[in-house]
Parts: sequence; structure tokens; C-alpha cells
Amino acid sequence: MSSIIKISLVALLAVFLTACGNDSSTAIVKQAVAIESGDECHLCGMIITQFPGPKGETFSKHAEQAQKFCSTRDMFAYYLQPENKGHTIQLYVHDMAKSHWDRPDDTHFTDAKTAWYVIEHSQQGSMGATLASFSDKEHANSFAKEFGGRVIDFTQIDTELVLNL
Ligand code: ZN
Ligand code: CU1
Repeated sequence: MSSIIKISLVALLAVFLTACGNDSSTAIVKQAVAIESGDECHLCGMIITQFPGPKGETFSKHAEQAQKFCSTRDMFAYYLQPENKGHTIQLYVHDMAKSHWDRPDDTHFTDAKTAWYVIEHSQQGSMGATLASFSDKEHANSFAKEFGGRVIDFTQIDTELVLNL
């Protein structure tokens, strides 16, 4: 590759990175929305409100509407695919400290990136084992004391973990 081409590629990349940076800093913050009775999971198609356990929703820079998920498990299975991670600008999960496990309360969504999660516990979500989500670490700890499992944060969740819940 000639050095001129190399230099122009580097310049292009710099422009691209700058554009991305601007894009995210000016992005409008989307608020979590209620899950309606007929809403289907964006990943598996199940009717979300018919099942227990915390749900998730994501917002994409390509769409006005939220993508809603039957479970935190399906939300992460979707989000962690590289092609979805790139266009997802926001993620929300139910704060289960403020919800009954069987009927998560849509007035208590919390930012998925700062939430705490309990895995390997005894409670079942829509798709079986799932991540119990909490805005507060202390609440995650008490849930783990009651139902077993361990507490992790957003950065510890990857595809392998989700597939092996
Ligand atoms: Zn689903
Ligand atoms: Cu499902």
C-alpha cells in the first residue's frame, strides 16, 4: 500500500471517529417506555407481559420506537451481537427491588449500564434462567442472599455468560 493511500485512510478514520464522538455527545436521551399488553419480544416474539421476571428495552439510533424484550436474558442476547451493539444508544432493565417478580413495574426501569445483576439464582424469567436486575447493589446482594447466585455488573456480561445462564 502506498504511503499516500495509508495517510488518507488514517485521515478518513480520524474524520469518522470524530463524527461518531459528536454523534453520541449530542444524542437525545430516550426515556424508558411502558410495555403494553400486546408487545412482542424483539428477539423471540413472545408476548412480554404474559411472563414473569425483569424485562429489558433498548433504543437504536435507527428507530424512534424502543425495542422491547421478554427478559433481561433476551435483551443481552440481542445487544451483545456486535451488529446491534453499534447502533444501540440506550438500554433499560426493570429495577426488581421495586417490583414483584411476577409483575415487573414499568415505572421502575433503570439504566442497564449502571445496574447490578444477580445470576445463578433460583427465580425463572420468561426464557428460564435470567439476570435479575437492580439499580442498587445492596438490593442485588439481598436478592442473592434470598434466592442464591452472585452479583455482577454490566461490564461482566458477555455472550458466553448469557448463553450459559
Ligand atoms: Zn424474548
Ligand atoms: Cu421467549
